[in-house]
Amino acid sequence: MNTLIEGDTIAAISTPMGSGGIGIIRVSGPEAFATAKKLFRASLHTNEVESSLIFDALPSHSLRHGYVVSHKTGETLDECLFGKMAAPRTYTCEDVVEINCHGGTAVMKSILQELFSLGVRPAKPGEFTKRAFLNGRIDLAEAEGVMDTINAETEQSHKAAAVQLDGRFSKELKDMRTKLTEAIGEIEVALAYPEYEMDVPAFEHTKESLTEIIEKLEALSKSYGRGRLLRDGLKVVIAGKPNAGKSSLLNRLTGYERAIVTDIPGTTRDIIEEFTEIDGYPVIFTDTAGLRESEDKIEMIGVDKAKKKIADADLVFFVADPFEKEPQQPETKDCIVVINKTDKASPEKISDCKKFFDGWEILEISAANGNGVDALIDKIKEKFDSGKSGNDMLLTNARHKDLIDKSREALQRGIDACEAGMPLDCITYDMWESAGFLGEIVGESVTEEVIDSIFERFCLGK
Ligand SMILES: Nc1nc2c(ncn2[C@@H]2O[C@H](COP(=O)(O)OP(=O)(O)OP(=O)(O)O)[C@@H](O)[C@H]2O)c(=O)[nH]1
Ligand SMILES: [Mg+2]
Repeated sequence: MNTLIEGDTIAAISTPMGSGGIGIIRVSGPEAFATAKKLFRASLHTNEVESSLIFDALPSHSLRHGYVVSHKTGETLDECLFGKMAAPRTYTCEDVVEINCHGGTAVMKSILQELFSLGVRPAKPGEFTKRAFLNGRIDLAEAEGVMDTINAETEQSHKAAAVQLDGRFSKELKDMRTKLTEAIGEIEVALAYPEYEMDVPAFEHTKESLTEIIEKLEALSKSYGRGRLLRDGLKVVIAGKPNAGKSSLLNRLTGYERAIVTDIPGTTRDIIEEFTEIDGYPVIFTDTAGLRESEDKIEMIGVDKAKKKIADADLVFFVADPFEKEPQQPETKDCIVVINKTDKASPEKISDCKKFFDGWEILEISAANGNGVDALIDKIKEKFDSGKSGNDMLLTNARHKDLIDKSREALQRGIDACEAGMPLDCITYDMWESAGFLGEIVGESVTEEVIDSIFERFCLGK
């Protein structure tokens, strides 16, 4: 058995906390059946011994209606469905019982407490999935796909996560590793039998296979831009001077009165963030405090926060008011100037405003009546489309991107060194290193700390 696995029995509520139609308590480990059956009653008239026999006779992977009864007080806690699943074909590869009870916080907690008092330990965040990984059912990239799938809030985010979860991404990596180890084998044979003078042709041939792998790694690395957007959402920041209509635009884009709008400059002081979905794509809109110098301490904190958000944005809409007496140009060209209030401003005013922002990409809108806002939506969609390729294999995870880059760099280093006249031995060193980085993505050759840090980010009960 893997030494990282703590072989005890664990339990947690696997559905979200709060009230719901049903709630599921998952129990996993060698004592899962023995513990669960102590709480199980087949009916209100069946005693503990008979219920226990019924539980034993229940086939694996089936559900049985029953009641949860406190082993301490004999009190009936809830009417439930018991799911019994015997190892190894379970989520964790261990014996698993899933108690489907009513989804009230109090009832779920009381059942959980009963399990704990019978010696079951509270599961740590991600511990069920960690066991699935340590028991070899899924690899690390697939486990990370589980987390992304849980967190995916839009259709496109889900699609990107699914590639990891269903193992296609892992297979691609494994294929590359196999090619690498085959190439290493060829060189090592050439080195072991110098009398056959295989070294020079082997290098040319190796270089060809390595270049092919490098190209694949490059393509994956490039896909991270779009992958990250699909996973985390496109960060769109709405900035500009006070009273320009930033909050009105946020409300227009999100479709409801999210932010307070008044004609008093300096209405918004803090950051207002709103997650939304545009054509299945995840977008985070951020409304910010109007950019100006002020005596007001609170407002200046808001302005500072706004500047940080602008620096960290994927897309900035700089809202400009054609009625503004002291307009201000954005500090960067990397934004779209959005001239607002076109419902009220005369063509001359709009034209003057456009001249002031000469050199920037400019769009005209009215947050008040919605005119021109579709063009902003198109700009958002363009951001998602820009990195699109025929391949749906997208890198969504920063850890994976880092390792893919390291793997590619190692191969390039090897090729460069050989071309500069170094002996072939050095290329195999780089190739082993490159294969090692790919292995870290799927969880072969990773340290315990890396594994822990990944699973700690999971939610409780998963
Ligand atoms: N006519 C017209 N008025 C608008 C439009 N957009 C905003 N306004 C008005 O402009 C004023 C300021 O709007 P806000 O959305 O609060 O502006 P803001 O940029 O968020 O302002 P601060 O939070 O103070 O920085 C309000 O009186 C709005 O009704 C527009 O498209 N047309
Ligand atoms: Mg505002």
